[in-house]
Amino acid sequence: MIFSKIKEAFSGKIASIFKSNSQDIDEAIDQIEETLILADVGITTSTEVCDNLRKKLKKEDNITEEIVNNLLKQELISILNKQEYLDDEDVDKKVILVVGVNGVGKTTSIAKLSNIYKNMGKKVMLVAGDTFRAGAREQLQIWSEVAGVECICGADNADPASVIFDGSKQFIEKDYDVLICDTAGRLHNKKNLMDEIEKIKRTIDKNIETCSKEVLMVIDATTGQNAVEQAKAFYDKTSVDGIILTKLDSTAKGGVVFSIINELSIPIKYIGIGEKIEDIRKFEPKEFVEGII
Ligand SMILES: Nc1nc2c(ncn2[C@@H]2O[C@H](COP(=O)(O)OP(=O)(O)OP(=O)(O)O)[C@@H](O)[C@H]2O)c(=O)[nH]1
Ligand SMILES: [Mg+2]
Repeated sequence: MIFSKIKEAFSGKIASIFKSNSQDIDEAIDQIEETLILADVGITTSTEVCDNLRKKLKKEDNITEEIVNNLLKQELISILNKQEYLDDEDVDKKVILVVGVNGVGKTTSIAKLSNIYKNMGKKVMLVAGDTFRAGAREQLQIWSEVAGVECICGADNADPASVIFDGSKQFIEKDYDVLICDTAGRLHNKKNLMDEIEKIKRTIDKNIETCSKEVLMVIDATTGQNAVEQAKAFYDKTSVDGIILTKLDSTAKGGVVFSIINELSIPIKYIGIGEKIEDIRKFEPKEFVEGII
């Protein structure tokens, strides 16, 4: 079961809350709200979910645990369905810029994406835009060999925008289908680094005109509510199109998904569920909620 860890944090508790409070439904809902907040769903979203839950339960005569569970699931699914989830891998040409803070799983996710596109029969090129961290280029190169795709690297400490510029040129000249750009991890509150990512985005926009472009932000699901701040900051600089939420196989509670979608209106595109190249899935709202409650 993919979400077994998240399920532990969420569902057992809801059942026990309901049992111990079966006389007082308001108190049970208050405790459900608390559980949602503890699972990183965030205060605004947890309150919204529980207000709706309370209204719906008022209409029920005989409230059972099953009814509460089903209504809670419906509320959570409807939050996730506020976003549209597009099946847009099968475009002719595409450039993907991958951004995020340090160590969240950007490079690993790029390997996973390159594998998805390669398996669709696309000609994939990776660009090692992380010229900052020692070993970053080699890490991407190794993954490119695992996936069997091309990898373009720049010189040590080269300006990342210039490496990505070179990658963009080769992508066009050699008629590749998919270009995926790695970038160095950066803290969302470091202005110079955030300006740099804006410049990288501009370089791509200026040099590649006629194809679909996407900024994917990688978020480590173990980060909790701080992930919302990160996403806001990256969105301001690069207008993030979608999120890859990694490490959902670990101790992540995963609730931050709801805040990101509800409060920032950014869709989650993929989830990372392990360290291997095939450990990536499309984000499916219903499956996600069924998996945790
Ligand atoms: N369990 C688990 N580990 C993951 C997942 N995705 C990435 N990792 C691990 O997280 C660690 C960091 O991954 P990287 O891909 O190097 O992260 P990064 O964002 O590129 O890191 P920097 O370039 O240093 O900012 C590695 O040990 C990965 O194996 C995932 O979905 N699940
Ligand atoms: Mg990296």
